[in-house]
Amino acid sequence: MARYPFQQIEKKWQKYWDENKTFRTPEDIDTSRPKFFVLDMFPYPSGAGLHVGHPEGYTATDIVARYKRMKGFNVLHPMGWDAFGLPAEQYAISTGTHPAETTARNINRFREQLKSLGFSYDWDREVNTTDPQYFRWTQWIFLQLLKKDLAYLAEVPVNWCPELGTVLAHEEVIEGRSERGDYPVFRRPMKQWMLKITEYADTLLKDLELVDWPPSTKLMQQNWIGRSVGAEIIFQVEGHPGETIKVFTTRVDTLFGATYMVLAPEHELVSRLVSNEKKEEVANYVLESSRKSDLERTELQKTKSGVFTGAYAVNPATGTTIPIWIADYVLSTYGTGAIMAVPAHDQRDYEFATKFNLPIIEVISGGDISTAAYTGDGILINSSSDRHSITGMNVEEAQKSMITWLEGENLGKSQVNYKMRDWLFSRQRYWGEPFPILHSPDGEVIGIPEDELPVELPEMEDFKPTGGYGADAEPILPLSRAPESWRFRELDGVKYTRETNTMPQWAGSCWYYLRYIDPHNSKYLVDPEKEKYWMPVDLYVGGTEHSVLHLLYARFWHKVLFDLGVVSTPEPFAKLVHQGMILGEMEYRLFRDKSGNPVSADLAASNGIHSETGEDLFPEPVNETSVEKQGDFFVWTEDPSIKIEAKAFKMSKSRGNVINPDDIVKGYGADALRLYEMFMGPLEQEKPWNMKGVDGVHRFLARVWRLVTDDDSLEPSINPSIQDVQPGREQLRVLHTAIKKISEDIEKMRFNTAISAMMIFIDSAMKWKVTPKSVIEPFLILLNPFAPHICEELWSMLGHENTMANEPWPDYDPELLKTDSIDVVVQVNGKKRATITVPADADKASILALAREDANVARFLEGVQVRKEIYVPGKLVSLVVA
Ligand code: ANZ
Repeated sequence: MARYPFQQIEKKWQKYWDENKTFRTPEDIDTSRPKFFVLDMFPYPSGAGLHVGHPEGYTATDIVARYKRMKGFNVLHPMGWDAFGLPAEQYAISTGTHPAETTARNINRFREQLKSLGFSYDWDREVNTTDPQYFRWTQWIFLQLLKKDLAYLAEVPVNWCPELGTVLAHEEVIEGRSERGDYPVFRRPMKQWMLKITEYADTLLKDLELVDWPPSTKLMQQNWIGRSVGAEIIFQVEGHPGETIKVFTTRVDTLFGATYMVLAPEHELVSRLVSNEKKEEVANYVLESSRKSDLERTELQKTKSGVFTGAYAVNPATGTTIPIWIADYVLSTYGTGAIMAVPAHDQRDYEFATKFNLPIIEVISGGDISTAAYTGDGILINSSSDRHSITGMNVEEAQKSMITWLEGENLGKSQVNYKMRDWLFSRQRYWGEPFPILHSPDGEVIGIPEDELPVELPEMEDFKPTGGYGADAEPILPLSRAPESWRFRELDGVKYTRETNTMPQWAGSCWYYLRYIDPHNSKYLVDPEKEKYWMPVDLYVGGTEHSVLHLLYARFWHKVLFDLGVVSTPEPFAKLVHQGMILGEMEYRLFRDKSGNPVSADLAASNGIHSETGEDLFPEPVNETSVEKQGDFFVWTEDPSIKIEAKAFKMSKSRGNVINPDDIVKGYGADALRLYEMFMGPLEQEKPWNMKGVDGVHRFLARVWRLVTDDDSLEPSINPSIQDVQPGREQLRVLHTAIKKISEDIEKMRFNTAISAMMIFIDSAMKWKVTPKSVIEPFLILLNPFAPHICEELWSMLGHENTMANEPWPDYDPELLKTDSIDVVVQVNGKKRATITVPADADKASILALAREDANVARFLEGVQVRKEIYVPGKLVSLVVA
């Protein structure tokens, strides 16, 4: 099979686009035209270079960008670098190379790789979060947050790992040690910058209605925000005048059934309330639970544990005293860190009360509480006292009545609660944005004057944090060892010291999409006029791993900027699509028993034994060539009754199944890689890599090449079959069918089926003796967004002088879609049973199939064998049955 000269072609056109700035979006554009802002989640430029997951989303957006340009839109399609981050800093610590150097090198490699894939980015708009001219605006936004009281310093308990010199996230700590390096981690309070994202919780929740995002992503954000409507109730503590316990409950209607209370072990009241006899027991329990994670305390917990404090509270509805316990199923980080326990109607409380023999009072009728709590609806019972009565009401009425009463008595109020916490915004690192913050000797904290931005990172040689060994020692952050000239700043005679924490990596990615609109503006973060034209982002594509944090943080900052009047839309990303993960090649295993006999994979249990006989099975890897697909399964070619296990795994170095996009570009070309990644399956789906598929799309491109070029000549020239003639009706039908299908598929981002439509077109065109120029040229426009290099080359060979990037997208004519059809008579055993209408160009096999499918014909075929099928072209199908 002839290969087309993709290597020369691709280099040539990449150079052309670069030199001519083909895809530059000018600063001054005709704003009467519609706009399309198509955004990729910008990459962290790691040392490993691009992986095959990057080109997946990037090709999808590039197709849309190229398509929209041809549809007459002004398109903004930029790329940049999310370049602060731990790996560059860790590398700096181990090698002494400045993170800026490593970062610059990695960026250059990424840029080169992206260019080698022919993406139509406007490279004049590249942004880099580590560039001081970029992060001056990240710092500027922080100053606005500070002014709006949305940034504050707080002592919060953090996971401090002295050996790594940093605070770790909960997920990075396993049983009290760091996941990376296995060093001890201490929970200690540290002064940290916090951002009040909770103040935007309601807006962040409500405005999800405004965006076209995957429902699953919206749901994840909803759950993360975790809004609950309920009440706060105040309980007096007996024998401790002035001490009260506040609880948050979603079931204020069940107050009469509250038979005990529980404080989280960390609750500040615990030490004040505990009776002398209980002191030691309580202290031991508190220590024990401090070693467990929230997950171990809740979801993973099998049996409830807890300790009585020796103290009692008063149920405000009844006036009776109820015991106060501590138990780790109550978390200090949610609500008020204390609950009223209603064992009859809350399953956790029920388990606890049963275990510790605490009273259970049913207050909602209609259930059975003999073995479990009743959490359903019902009418209130046992809920009257001389203070208040709600017996006889339904749940909704009871809740309203309770809240009114509590509010009147100053014993509580309605309350909305969120799972979401404020955002911990400090990191103890060097390679991050410095805070634009000064500390005065007497503890005053001020933002630096805006005209002093950016606060750049100081030149340093040693980036490692030190000190802080042991649970209490003060950590010494890298920036606190910066030269004095950096650390001190005198303002109005006061010697301030700079903040030495840096911002987390999330900061720069919170607003980068705005900078693309106006990347070189030194006066504003973004020019208001340009912002108004380009925002919101019309299409945002990236991985599901960003469903919550990045996408929530960015929305939060955007809303703050919206309230400040910096941006004009309430939401930044109008439409969001996640590309599915690309897995490694399918791996096949054949199972054998101990005597070597093959065993079908459906008999192998997950633990590797025979699910019927229980004997051990021995899997052996088999080649793709020894298996074939049968329905939903793979079977062994040698014996198709034996099913083969087929699994694809996440690409990883250790598994050895990583595909490097550079190798694919070298061996098959960028166009083939782009086309393949779009042809693998629906964009959103997870799908395994398959080299045969790469080869297949490469061969498709080679066919396109041969259709247009004269492949016998040394210097390829136009194939003599391409002629400037009037197309026939059938040729027009094939073309217009392709235009319709491909246009609709691109709009709906169904790129795989668009490619199938191109293949169908080429199959038809290969059969034509003469291919009219006016048919092949529009086809090249359709293919261009997917495989731009080959198309540009063929376009120029067809005599065009300019790039095809701005050629108008073809429209289809519905009239031309119609096929001429014919009627065919169907006989069974010589008797006429039906007349079917089929496309004029349908082949024998499909006409026979259509004939058998006809309801009346099918009746006569039921349960009998068809012995003979005769087709008289254009006239008759005759079936002979036994
Ligand atoms: C009494 C009650 C009765 C409750 C009942 C539930 C059912 P969501 O919906 O997730 O907001 N709760 C409150 N704070 C807690 C904490 N820090 N740790 C563990 N549990 C806590 O859950 C609210 C309910 O979870 C609250 O309503 C409280 O139990 C419990 F029939 O109060 B409820």
